Amino acid sequence: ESGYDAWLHYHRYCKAENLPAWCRVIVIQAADEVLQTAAAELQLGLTSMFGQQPKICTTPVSAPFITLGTFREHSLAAERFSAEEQAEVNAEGYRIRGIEVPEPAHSAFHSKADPQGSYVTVAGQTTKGVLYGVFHLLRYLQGGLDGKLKPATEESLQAPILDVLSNPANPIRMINHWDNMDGSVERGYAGASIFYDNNAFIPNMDRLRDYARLLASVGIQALSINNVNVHDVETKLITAAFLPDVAKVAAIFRAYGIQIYLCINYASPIELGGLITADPLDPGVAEWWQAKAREVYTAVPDLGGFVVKADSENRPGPFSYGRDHADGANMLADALRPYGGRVIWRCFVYDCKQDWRDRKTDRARAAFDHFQPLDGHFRENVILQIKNGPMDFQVREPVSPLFGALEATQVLLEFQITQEYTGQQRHLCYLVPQWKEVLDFDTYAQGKGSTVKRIVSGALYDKSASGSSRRKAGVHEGCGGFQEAQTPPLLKPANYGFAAVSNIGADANWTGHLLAQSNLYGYGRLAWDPELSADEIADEWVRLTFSGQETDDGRADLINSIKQMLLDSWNIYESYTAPLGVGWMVSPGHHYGPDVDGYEYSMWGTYHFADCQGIGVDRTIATGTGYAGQYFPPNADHYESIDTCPDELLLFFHHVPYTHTLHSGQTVIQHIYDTHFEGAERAARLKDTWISLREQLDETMYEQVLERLEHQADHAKEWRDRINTYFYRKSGFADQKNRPIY
Ligand code: BDP
Repeated sequence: ESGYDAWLHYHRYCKAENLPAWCRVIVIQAADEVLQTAAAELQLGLTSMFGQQPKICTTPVSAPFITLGTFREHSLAAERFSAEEQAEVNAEGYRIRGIEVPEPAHSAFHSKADPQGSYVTVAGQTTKGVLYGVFHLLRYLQGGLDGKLKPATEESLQAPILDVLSNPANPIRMINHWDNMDGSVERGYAGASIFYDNNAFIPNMDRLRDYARLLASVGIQALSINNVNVHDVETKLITAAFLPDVAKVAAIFRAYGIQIYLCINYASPIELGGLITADPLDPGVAEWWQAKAREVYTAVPDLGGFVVKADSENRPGPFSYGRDHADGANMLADALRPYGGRVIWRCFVYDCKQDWRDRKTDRARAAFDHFQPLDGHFRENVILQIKNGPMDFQVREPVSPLFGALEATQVLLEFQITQEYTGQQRHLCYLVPQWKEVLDFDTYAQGKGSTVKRIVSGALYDKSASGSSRRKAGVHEGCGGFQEAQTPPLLKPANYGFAAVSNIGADANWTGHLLAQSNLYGYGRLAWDPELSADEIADEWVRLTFSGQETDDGRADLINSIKQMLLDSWNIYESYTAPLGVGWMVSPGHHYGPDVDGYEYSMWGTYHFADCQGIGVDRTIATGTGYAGQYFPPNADHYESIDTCPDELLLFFHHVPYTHTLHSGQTVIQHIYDTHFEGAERAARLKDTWISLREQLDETMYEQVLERLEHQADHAKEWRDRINTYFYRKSGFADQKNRPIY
């Protein structure tokens, strides 16, 4: 087992003769492409699990069977659910209803002779919804899951008592690829690009289809296919040289309900069009983009739109012309609007040449300072994409204060699935617990209950999406406004949600570290339902990925042990790397491994301002950069005061002496020593746990993970020693426990 099938690894667990009767025939409405995909996926899954291929038919058959279709176009789907039940399903949601009265043969469907309860129905407003419903059903069968993670029994298989309603909380659920056309992947840790090689698209696109399956199975429906840093050759993706290939890629993903996006070079009018400017207010520039949009949409009529990184890390943008980012984004939005295209504009804008002598140049302030004043200035097809923290995907950062500060602007939350600063897929770091903290963070933007998950789903501010109740502060609305829409679901605007940087590549197991697949899975599941817990997601992922490997006796042990490894891993990684929210401390350039004083974009070392007296960045309003003041109260006050600032973020907000006592009762310096020693020990125990599971695991899977965990255990020691030594030499304080610090 290489791990290539990931969580869609269907193991055969039922003899063909025990194949439940309802699994033998799949009845579908006259199918569009996505519904055909849904039927084919169901057929594949059932065949693999039960060893017998079900028939797919569009003509009447006798019950029992399983049927797929939309309420509007499929009478069997419509009859099974009342008008109210149908209205509860949003544009991409689904309902599944199992067999209620398992009765034998009845005559043709459409004759209404089949009692409604005698077949299994997967239905939605759209065929995309049906596709997601099919993957839900497959998860249920494959993992023995019934939504509460109980093993399926023989009885429950014969007559599955399923009654599921599921709606995605977030209208946009996107993955960003940072793939370059030379085949490399920026911040990629799982091999080469699966899209490109040698400045061209890879001719054999089979793997893209397999990737589309994985993504759709967890509800991803948007994908940008090239790096946000768009250089020479990628600039040409929007030209005749590559548009036919882009169209081919779009077709592959379209069959799985996924819309593709392109990252563009803001200077394209100059680089491709021969213009002397890319000024967004220059009419010639606007016309150039309009003509370009026409050309692009002629080739790919359902392209999602453009993703833009501008005025950041040496990329061109509107600042060069004295314009702001609303000018830049709106000009592009006007060009894309006739085709229904969106502009996804990144807020990762800061001056990487700043030197911090001026408090206003604190990098953490930059996104808020640039974009908050522009709130309400953007066109309705512009979405601002905001990184989860104010800096850059560190192991620990506060939540970006821009969440909640944009009332009249649509936003996407950006996570980084690829582990740039969290062990680069050589260390185990299950990121779902970190993401959960971000999503549950209360911004207090509209009073208590203004959590990030409600902001990015559109529940808090999306004016067009709702009745007034959803904007009432302090009201908990479950999975967000999109789910709770009262207006007809198909008319809903869809400009809120999640984006995240991909962690996959051409490695056989997709993610380099097999266990890092859990982050891709977890991201998709959370984007669908941010109420799922990190534990539930880990449990699902382990059951699906390792299904069939466990012995009956060992099953619970295997599941619980791997799950616990995942759940502990973020905390372990944090404990032996940069302490107390200070971040960075990684090697410049590639960002792997400890480096105490270097970072390519900081002339002040890795932003920690350590000297012989103390450490940390003063970001208070009173004496520091003022960053703490970008939050709404009471968060601003909590961070401002050293007494209420949480320990894990202390050094992000305050510069303190090494002897400062934390809420934990420990001094800063002793905390650093303790966590680094413990962290390295805990990393070694991850490896021991894995070794204890050897008997139950497929050998290839076992070996690939073991190799990573061995490296992690060694590398954690290096981290421990470098960090401890640095602080010992800086501070002069000995470890109270007299452990060796070199
Ligand atoms: C940083 C990466 C850099 C990316 C940048 C971005 O180090 O490679 O280009 O983010 O998000 O994390 O644009």
